[in-house]
Amino acid sequence: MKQLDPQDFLALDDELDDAERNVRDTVRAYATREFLPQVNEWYARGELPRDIAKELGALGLFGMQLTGYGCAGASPAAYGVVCRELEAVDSGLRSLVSVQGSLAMFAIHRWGTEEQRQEWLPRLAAGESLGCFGLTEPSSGSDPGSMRTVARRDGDDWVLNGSKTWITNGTTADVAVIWAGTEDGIRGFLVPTGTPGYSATAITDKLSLRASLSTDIFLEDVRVPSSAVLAPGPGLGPALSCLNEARFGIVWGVIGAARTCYATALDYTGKREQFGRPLAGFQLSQRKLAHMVVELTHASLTALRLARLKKAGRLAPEQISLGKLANARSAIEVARSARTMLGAGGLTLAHPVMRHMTNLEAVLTVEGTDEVHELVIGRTVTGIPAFR
Ligand code: TGC
Ligand code: FAD
Repeated sequence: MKQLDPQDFLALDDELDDAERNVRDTVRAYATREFLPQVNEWYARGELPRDIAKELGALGLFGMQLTGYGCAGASPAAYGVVCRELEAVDSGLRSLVSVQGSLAMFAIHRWGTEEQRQEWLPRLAAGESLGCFGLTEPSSGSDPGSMRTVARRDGDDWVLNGSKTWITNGTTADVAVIWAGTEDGIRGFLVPTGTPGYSATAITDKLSLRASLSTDIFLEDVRVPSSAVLAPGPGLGPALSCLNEARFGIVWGVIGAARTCYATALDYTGKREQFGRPLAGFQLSQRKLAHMVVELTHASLTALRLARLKKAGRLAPEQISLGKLANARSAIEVARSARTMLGAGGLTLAHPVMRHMTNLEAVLTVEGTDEVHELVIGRTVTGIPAFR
């Protein structure tokens, strides 16, 4: 019988090209060697050291899907594979790359002026500077169009007032992309975090995605020049366009988390004996493992297809919604099932599974909840918006 790879049952990585496989191998080896041994400690302490950004920058992973300004111009699948291999270690690592590259850098690359791109992108790509993306507010989560943060004109300047919540890296970022309502509608602003009136505090009681910094941002009479405004006309569309990029990364990333959970359960049940034989030898265990293989395979097929559509310039936001919804759901199902297979030990940091499982609770919520993506798909197939 042909030897099949239990972690890639349909040999889907054969669909990657040489460059994509090289990136996979490099990032997998680096993350396993450098990050995995430390991740439990970061998770327990609720931190992700700032220096990780320099390492990821040196590897060329920030904004790697963008072109110019120190960015690699990599294919969508290469970027996806990076998200997958980082999230195989911890969702916090993928989240750092998503926020820096797909949200902050993409916003500047796609919607910034040439001056703004020259000023920020090379530093952000190198990981010398950190960016954050401030869309969510205490009273505006799934419905960012209802935001209360405002920017008003004062001579040649803009003055921002309001607050943002759950913003990744708001306390460590050098530049914050802040979305605010103006007289004409919502616009994006590049706010250097040293600007008087900008402050941020860490959210410390989080039980999920602990190896990632979540923060509240407060904006009190923050004055920025007109050169800080992102270029497009007012509207929510430019902010939402950045989410497409980050959601695409999640579509791939969660496969890594699920793969680690499945591999852990497979390994553990192969070794652990009860009732006189390995747990993996019982039919009920094999049903769980087979279900995980199916979920992982379906998720990988979805991710590959989205990458191909993206490369061809044919990927619609609604298709990304399908991928985010389906793959985050599959990953958490795999994680929950794997957790049961480890018994009591599965509740501790001795295995990576419970850490991934709690991380995936956050991943289900960020970048559009399950329900938001269901409503996006529902609107697409019925033509009837049901958000309000
Ligand atoms: P709606 O009327 O549908 O749209 C307003 C304007 O935006 C356009 N648009 C999009 N453009 C590009 N990409 C998309 N995905 C777009 N979705 C909509 C739309 O065409 C329209 O343009 P125009 O020119 O007609 O004005 O807006 P709505 O207010 O009804 O809201 C729709 C909804 C609910 C889908 C949207 O608000 C939404 O996606 N909500 C979820 C919010 C969300 O995902 N927030 C994420 C914050 S960042 C984050 O979580 C980082 S986590 C870090 C990590 O990755 O780990
Ligand atoms: P709500 O919108 O209040 O939703 C609560 C529940 O109601 C959900 O189940 C939701 O699906 C449901 N719901 C909402 N509307 C409807 C509806 N119309 N019909 C049916 N059900 C509905 N945001 C940023 O801007 N930048 C960041 O860097 C960032 N990083 C994050 C990091 C972490 C770890 C977390 C947890 C969040 C982060 N967020 C960030 C915020 C994230 O995007 C929001 O949490 C998310 O958009 C959901 O908003 P909410 O938490 O306010 O939930």
